[in-house]
Amino acid sequence: MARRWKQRPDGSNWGDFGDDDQLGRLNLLTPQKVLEAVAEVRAGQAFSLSLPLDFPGGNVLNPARHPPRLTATRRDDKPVFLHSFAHDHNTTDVACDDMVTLCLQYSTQWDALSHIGSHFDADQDGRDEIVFYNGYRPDPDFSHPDATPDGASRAHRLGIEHMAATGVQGRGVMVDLRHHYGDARRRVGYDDLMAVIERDGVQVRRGDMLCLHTGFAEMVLSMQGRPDAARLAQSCAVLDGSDVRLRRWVDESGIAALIADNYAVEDRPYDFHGDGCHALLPLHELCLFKLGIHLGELWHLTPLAEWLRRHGRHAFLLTAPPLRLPGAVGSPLNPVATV
Ligand code: UVW
Repeated sequence: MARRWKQRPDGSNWGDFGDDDQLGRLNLLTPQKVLEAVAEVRAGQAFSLSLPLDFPGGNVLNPARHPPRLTATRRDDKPVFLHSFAHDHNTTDVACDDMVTLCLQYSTQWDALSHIGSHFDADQDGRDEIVFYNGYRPDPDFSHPDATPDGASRAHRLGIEHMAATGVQGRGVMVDLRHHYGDARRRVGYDDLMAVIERDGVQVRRGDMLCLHTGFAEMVLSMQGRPDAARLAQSCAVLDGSDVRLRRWVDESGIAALIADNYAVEDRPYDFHGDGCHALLPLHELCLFKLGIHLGELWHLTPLAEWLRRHGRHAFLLTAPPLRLPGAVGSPLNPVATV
């Protein structure tokens, strides 16, 4: 396939991993990088970095996203739940079988590269069009739910399944913002981030998956499924996506993925009031649209961050595949850190 664009956005890497690339910086998770990560395993202890997927609870943090709803599958118009086959046959088995309606970005999640695109003049005709990482377009690369007979939506390119197929394994590196900045809301720019990296002697290497511990997910957990949106909006560190030096560092550091335990990695207004002329979420634009860096959000990092601090460490083996769900633009996951 020929290149999909005539001009690429300033500061983007479109084409650098190939004209048809759909993985972005995950290309840096090479076998050498996995071996480097495995060398960080010394205690043999594993941490789940997922919230229970029915947290935060309710939908005050994002009115579009609802908690998962579990129900039983049905057979012969009866729920297959505590179902005794003995009623039909001479057997001892009892079966439960279920299904879920799940907002894929409700809780601990990855954003796929199809999650955020932009209006940009990639074909150099003087008019902006909707375009995604590496020049993929709504037509033919996405199906809009209003345009399909069954209301299905689908990213035919840049879906989360490409990430899943890699296994997503490599060196995770923790930057413990909470330890230094506490639980009050703070917009963390380049200077604040560098101060923590230097004070804690964190080595961020090319191809690392960077994890930012802010304490947000721990606070969400403490709210026991009834999140206080006003308090959360005033709590914990968020990256300041408007900081040009921070954005430059995200690019130049060579990180393969950017992960946080807060709501959206960067400061995100809880209500969208964009004027359409700039990116409302500049780090989403940089990472997902320009550089192909997947974003991890609402990961539960506190127990791991505290363990690493107690043991004077910051690096670990991270295994974090999303669901291999073709066409999805995000996915819940249960990331595992091994230390
Ligand atoms: C939006 O809120 C748009 O997405 P995210 O889940 O990445 O913060």
